Amino acid sequence: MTALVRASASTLHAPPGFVPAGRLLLSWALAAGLGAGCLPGVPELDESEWLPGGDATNTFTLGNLAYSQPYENADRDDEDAFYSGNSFFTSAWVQGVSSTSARDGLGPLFNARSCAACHLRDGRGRPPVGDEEVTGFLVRLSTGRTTTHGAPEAHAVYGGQLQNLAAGDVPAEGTVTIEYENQPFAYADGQRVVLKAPRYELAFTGYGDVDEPVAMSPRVAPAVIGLALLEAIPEAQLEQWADPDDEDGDGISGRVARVWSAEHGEMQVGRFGWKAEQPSVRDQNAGAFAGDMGLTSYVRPGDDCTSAQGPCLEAQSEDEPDVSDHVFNRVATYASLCAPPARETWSSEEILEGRRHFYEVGCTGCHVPQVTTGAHDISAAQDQRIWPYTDLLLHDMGDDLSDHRPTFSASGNEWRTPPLWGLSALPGVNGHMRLLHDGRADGVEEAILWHGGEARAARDNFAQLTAEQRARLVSFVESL
Ligand code: HEC
Ligand code: HEC
Ligand SMILES: [Ca+2]
Ligand SMILES: [Ca+2]
Ligand SMILES: [Ca+2]
Repeated sequence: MTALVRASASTLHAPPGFVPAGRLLLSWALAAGLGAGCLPGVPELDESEWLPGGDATNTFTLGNLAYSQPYENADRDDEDAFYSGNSFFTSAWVQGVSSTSARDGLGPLFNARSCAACHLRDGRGRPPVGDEEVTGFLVRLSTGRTTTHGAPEAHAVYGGQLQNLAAGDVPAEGTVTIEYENQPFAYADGQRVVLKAPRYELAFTGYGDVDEPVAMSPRVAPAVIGLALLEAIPEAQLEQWADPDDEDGDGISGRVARVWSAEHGEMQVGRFGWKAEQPSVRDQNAGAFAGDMGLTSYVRPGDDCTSAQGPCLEAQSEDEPDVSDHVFNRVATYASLCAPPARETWSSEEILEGRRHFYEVGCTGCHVPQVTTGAHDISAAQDQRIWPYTDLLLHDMGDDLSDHRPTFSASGNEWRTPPLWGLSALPGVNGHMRLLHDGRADGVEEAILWHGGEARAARDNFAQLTAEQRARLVSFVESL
């Protein structure tokens, strides 16, 4: 943490009218061993900022494979598992059950035939445009109430997720269509931006109409980079960042997510998914195999059919899990070990100016720039100084982003701060810059303007900047 101690300026370089970025400053101050009365400003550029994943960072391969390299410091065994897991993550699984194929058991209900269909090149999905096939995007469902342990209560007929594909004669569940409504936004300087507010329409076609309102939560597939590093952020660190009652009065009240681990049969700290609803890569993967692809595993031994879906129940996989423990472990290593890519542009004057605005307007109150990882089974993830730009906590982001679908300890309005590392490579990997949980934002500026709730002050501060300052801040985020 020496770099933080080096941070020197004791005043905040911000125009009058700014809401102070209190929590960030306080945490820098505490880290630097300073009292709250003596706040340092924006920390000096650290020479490791171009390596978001510390020694694990991928410094060799940029372009469209920027997310697809193993941690550079991975040991031989983990690297072998990575390459063998890669084939099970990338290749299509097939229907039916045969003793000769390690890749069958797809369905009865599913959304995609491979993990990579949604996480294309280990990257991010986006909402469908027009009537193109839906990939990289799915809709979670529930009654809107919660059940045991706070899990969303599955819909009696359609379950916890809308599967738009099905195997053989089994009917698929239905489809989602999206329409956008223009929502103009005006900056302090008069410049205008038109945001697109999505309206989702679900057509339940497979198992009868639905009368009661269904709670739905549309989600894009996030990139799967740096996940073991995020797992290795000590729980005590998350607790330290959390401020559930906003005792420091900065308007930000991050909370640690508490969720059910299907693998361990207990409540654990949530870290993954847009609402931090899964505690580990393994639990997340088990849910993806079962819900997204209809593949059973020892963690999720049942296919994703409800008791009202006769044809699905009849076509279920029997006996052996579709995914063997061996394959499960390989895919777990794969999804844990995709490295965050190095930053190409990180110390130019423009980027540094944008960086300064990022700190000053209060983005770092949730997108915490830097942390040191602790223990992990994957040794390459241990003791790394990383720059993920997240606190992994739940924040109320206001009504506009709400999915009105409580999930464990997260309310409808609450979302996990997503890491911002790797965004520089997103256009090269996936050919788009669709951001936020449902991909509604086209680019960083729109993503910021959707921020409400606890992030309202930061957004308003951003909106007070000049057009050039805003552009610099956006370029900084695009350089991560
Ligand atoms: C139908 C599209 C789809 C498929 C197929 C899919 N995923 Fe995902 N994945 C998602 C979505 C959407 C999320 C976000 C989930 C949420 O917010 O609850 C996600 C999240 C994840 C995450 C957590 C990432 C993070 O940063 O929080 C991991 C790990 C993951 N998926 C792994 C897999 C694996 C492994 C497979 C194949 C077994 C797979 N996914 C298949 C759509 C998909
Ligand atoms: C109160 C916490 C908080 C603050 C402050 C905050 N953010 Fe966020 N940010 C979030 C959360 C939570 C999300 C996810 C919201 C969603 O997906 O609906 C998010 C999403 C984003 C995304 C999209 C990331 C992705 O993977 O799609 C970007 C970019 C972003 N924030 C940048 C910023 C910038 C720049 C600032 C400062 C102007 C800022 N944020 C301030 C919590 C915060
Ligand atoms: Ca199956
Ligand atoms: Ca379903
Ligand atoms: Ca606070």
